[in-house]
Amino acid sequence: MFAKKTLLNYDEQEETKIFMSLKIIDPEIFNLIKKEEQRQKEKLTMIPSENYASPTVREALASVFTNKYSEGEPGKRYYQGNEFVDEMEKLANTRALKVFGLSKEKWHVNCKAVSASIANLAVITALLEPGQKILSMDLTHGGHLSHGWKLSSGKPIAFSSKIFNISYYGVEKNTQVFDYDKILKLAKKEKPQLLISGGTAYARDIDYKKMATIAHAVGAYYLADVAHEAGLIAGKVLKSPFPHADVVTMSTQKTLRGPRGAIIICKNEFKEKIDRAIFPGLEGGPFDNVITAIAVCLKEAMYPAFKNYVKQIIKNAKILADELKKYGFNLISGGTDKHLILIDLRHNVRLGFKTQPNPNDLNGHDAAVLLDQAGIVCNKNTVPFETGTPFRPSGIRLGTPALTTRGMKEKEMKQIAKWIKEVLIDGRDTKEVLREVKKMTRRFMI
Ligand code: DSN
Repeated sequence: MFAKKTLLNYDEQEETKIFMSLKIIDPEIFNLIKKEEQRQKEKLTMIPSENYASPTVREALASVFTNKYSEGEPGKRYYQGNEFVDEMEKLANTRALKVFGLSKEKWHVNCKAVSASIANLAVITALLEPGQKILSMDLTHGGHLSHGWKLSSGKPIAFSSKIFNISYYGVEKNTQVFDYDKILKLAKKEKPQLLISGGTAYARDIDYKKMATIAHAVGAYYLADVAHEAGLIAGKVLKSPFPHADVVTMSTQKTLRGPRGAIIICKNEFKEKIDRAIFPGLEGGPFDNVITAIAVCLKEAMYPAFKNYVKQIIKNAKILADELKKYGFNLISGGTDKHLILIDLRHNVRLGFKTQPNPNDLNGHDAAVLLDQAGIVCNKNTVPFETGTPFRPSGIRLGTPALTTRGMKEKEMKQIAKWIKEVLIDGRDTKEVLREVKKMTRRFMI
């Protein structure tokens, strides 16, 4: 009891010290931080890629490791003074292997990419020569920009699509999930050198074993991007891409609840190519404070409480999905296996299907703005076979990782689904809903 109290006092003092000096030296930024803190406290964060990093992760982020340059690898640096950086980075790498149940005899870790997009670019440039072919998931079906997005006119948008030759697979029109046999057929036709799975809005678990079989059947490498699912895989509530994929990339700030950053885990045979693609290929000095915070989030993911947390994320998403369906919302693929839900607003099952987009229908942009006014923060999103535009798409995407971090459970999910229905279907006053949301969020402090 005494120790706990002392620790709490110490933390409070530390925080006050940091903020006192910021308040005095830069009051404008101090005020913005305080406002953002308030926003995060009183609204419901339902963007599936967002979460609340723990105070310990943030303490590591703000540590003196931010002052250091450490180009190179542990034990092989270009600058002096890296004896503690070496130890810290090795610890982060070892922890990553442990969290995913891997052995260092087979797998190698690199925690240096500043984001999963850069991690993906590193993998692509490590394994492929310019002009070679990639088969990845269509962005509008739930893929990711970094997997090689180009416009339907063929104009490359993502950097990878400017250097590599990209073709896409997607979900089926009737089921809105993958047909792996069709992906295999497509792979045989396209003959890619790299197959990528993963993305941002596919609500179903991915069969990594099948994906690996498809890639290897056509002589391609297989990259599993589990940016969204990393924590759920670490907690063993979703299938694992190991040992099937040749390389796995992930974000650390999403379900893994760490700092903004990324981890690459590859089979040992690709170790040198991947490390060199990151440095000196794409980055200079790594963000050592971020790697430190990654090490901390990996330690947190080893505690039993983390497993309960990720289980609850999925329970919450499933109950939210069921409730939304009761109100007639059309969920892409009919539901979810993970932490996210994608709603196609063009069709409301209860109010009747529409086959053609109607300009008066609520699009994803307007829906997201209305929900934000009501204190429910989600994001507009394209849906498979999109008829709108990226800025005014037909869908919204909702997720449960951040709400679950706050301790919200089934009861709260039911209430949130009701608010979403009241705002988007009944046209209820968003100010009224916001008042009720604030009342709820006060009971679930961050
Ligand atoms: N922006 C992330 C997401 O929201 O899914 C992906 O990079």
